Parts: sequence; C-alpha cells; structure tokens
Amino acid sequence: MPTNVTAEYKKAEQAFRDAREPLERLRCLKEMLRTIPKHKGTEHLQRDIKTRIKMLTDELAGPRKGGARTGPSHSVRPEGAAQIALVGPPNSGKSQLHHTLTGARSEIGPYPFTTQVLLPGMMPFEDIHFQLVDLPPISNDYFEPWLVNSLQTADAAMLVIDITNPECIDHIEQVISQLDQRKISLTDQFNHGSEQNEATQELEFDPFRVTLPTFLVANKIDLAAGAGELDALNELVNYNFPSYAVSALTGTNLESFPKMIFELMKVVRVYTKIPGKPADTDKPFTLKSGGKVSDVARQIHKDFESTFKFARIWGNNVFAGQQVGPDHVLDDLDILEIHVR
Ligand SMILES: Nc1nc2c(ncn2[C@@H]2O[C@H](COP(=O)(O)OP(=O)(O)OP(=O)(O)O)[C@@H](O)[C@H]2O)c(=O)[nH]1
Ligand SMILES: [Mg+2]
Repeated sequence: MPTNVTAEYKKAEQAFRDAREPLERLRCLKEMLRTIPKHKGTEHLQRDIKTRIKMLTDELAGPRKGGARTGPSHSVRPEGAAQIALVGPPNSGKSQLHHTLTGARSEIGPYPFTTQVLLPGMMPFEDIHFQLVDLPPISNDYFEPWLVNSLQTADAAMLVIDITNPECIDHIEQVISQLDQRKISLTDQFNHGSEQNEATQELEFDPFRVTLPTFLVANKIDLAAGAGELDALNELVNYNFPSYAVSALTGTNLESFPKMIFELMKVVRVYTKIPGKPADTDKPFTLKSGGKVSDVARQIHKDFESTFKFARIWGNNVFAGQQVGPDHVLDDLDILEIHVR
C-alpha cells in the first residue's frame, strides 16, 4: 500500500476487510475508489479496486440470460461460527468428506473433476455449526476462475489430499501456488488475536490478499499402508499445518474432528439474558477469540453505541454478575446481560 494514502482511505480499506456481506463489500470498494488519492503511485491499486468492483457487481447481478454468466451463485453467505472452504486436488475426497461431516449431498465420483459447483453445508458441534463449503478441485492445469470469489468470505481452509496418491506432496504445492497467484495465502498460523492481526496489517501491502488458516486433511487412510504415512508427509511439506489422517468414507478419526476445528478456530460462545430472566441457552452468539462485549451488542443492535449503558456478565473468569464495559473481552460460555438506555 502506498504510504501517502489518507486516513479516510485507510478507514474504507479496513471496512472492506471487515465486511462479510457481498453488498457491503461492494459499498466499501466504491468508498475505497472514491477516497484513494488519484496519482501515479496508486494507479495499480485503483485498477485492482475497479476490477473487484466489476467482479462483485457481476456476481451480485446473478445469472444473465444470453450472457456468459449463467448457472449457480459462486459465493455463499457465511453462516454459523465460521466458514471453512474445502480445497484440494481432483479426486481427493473433498465431496465425500463434506457429505460425511455435513450430510449435504454433493456429487461424489470415482473420477477427477466431479464437483463443478459450490455447495455449502453445516457441520454441527455441540450447540453451534460450522459452515463447510465444497468446491471444485485445484491443480496446475485446472482452476475455476470464480473460485477466487468463493474464497473471499472464508475464515479458514481445509486442504484435502489423498494420502495414498504418490503425488500428493506435489498436489499440496500446486494448490498452494495456484491460490497464491490469485492472492489467497494458505497459512499454518491460527492466531486470531487482535494484536497479531494489527501486526500483519502493517506488513501487508495488498488489501486484496486473503489469508486463510489451513488444516491439512490426509484422506483415504482406510487404504493407506501404515499409520506413519502422515508423519512422513509432514516431514516433506514446508508448512506446519495442523494435520489429520482420516477416512471420509469409513469415518475413521472423524468423531473428534468438529471439536478439533472448534478448538483451533478458538470460537467463543456467548449466551445472552434479559435482566430478571434466565439465560437463553438455546442458541449462543459466536465470536472469534478476543471478541468483546461490543461485538455481541452490535450483533443485537447495529447502532448499539448510542443505546449501550453497561453489561453484566457470568462466567468462569468473572465475578457472578460483574459489571463490564463494551471493551471487555469475552470467554467461551460467558452469559451476558446488556443494559441499554
Ligand atoms: N477408500 C476411500 N475412498 C474415498 C474416500 N473419500 C473419497 N473416496 C472416493 O474417492 C473418489 C473421489 O471422491 P470425491 O469426494 O468425489 O472427490 P473430490 O475431491 O470431491 O473430487 P473432485 O470433485 O473431482 O475434486 C470417490 O470414488 C470416493 O468414493 C476415503 O476416505 N476412502
Ligand atoms: Mg468433489
């Protein structure tokens, strides 16, 4: 990012990075274009912003009759505690894994390139869900251009490989490199802490680069010769992805899978209550680790700043009914009572 951009532009850029809804993202992009200083140093970025505006406008317009773009949508509205995209080489078992974990009916085939559309599904864990998105395969000679759009809203990626395929290490490299060329980085860092995010923000020069914490899923373990195969593979890969050997077909090692994801994603569940009433234990709000009282308040009421008075909180790390302000950081299973004006 050029250093001489205005505070106004930086604010628009931050809003874009925080936005999840396509319409909101489009609005933010237009604001970025409006506020970016128009000179030689920003020409490249201006062009990038315009391309993104075009991409998103087309996406939002939906299928067009007689036009090139027909068929299903290529982005999916995030739901649940986190959106996790399934990426990987052809035929590795992404759709089978998606089906086993979510019950959704993706087409599964004994040949490559079975999946050609995006399919969301919900994977339950205790009282919350994770949204898993099944996607077409990625390789050096095959990449659906719209996949880039689909990955913009993801919180993490699951890189699914076939452990019995002798070329699986090469497949991992291909997926990582193909995505990287399109400004999507797979990382082994799962730090959601705000300090960490601010640190990377300073270093990151490209507002359009998406960084996805990634799980490596070594699939088809039912066919693998020995248990050591994943260790051998990890020795050879330049990353330190949290890795799991599973069988999407037989379910081996999948019982603990949702819990593992919950822990790595550091999801915080917060239950709300109305003064004088018991807590609503049906459906928690979910936040990322480091989430504050204000993040819940905002989910309840968009303009909470003008109505928020204080909150009371019950949980493991507070006194029962302790009074807290909007910046109080919440813990998993906290119960929150928001008092408004
Ligand atoms: N033995 C065994 N076979 C599996 C497993 N998972 C998937 N398969 C088989 O592998 C083949 C490919 O599975 P899919 O789920 O369609 O693979 P995919 O990665 O979605 O493939 P594309 O959509 O082409 O990218 C199918 O024949 C599945 O039945 C597994 O854990 N064990
Ligand atoms: Mg598939």
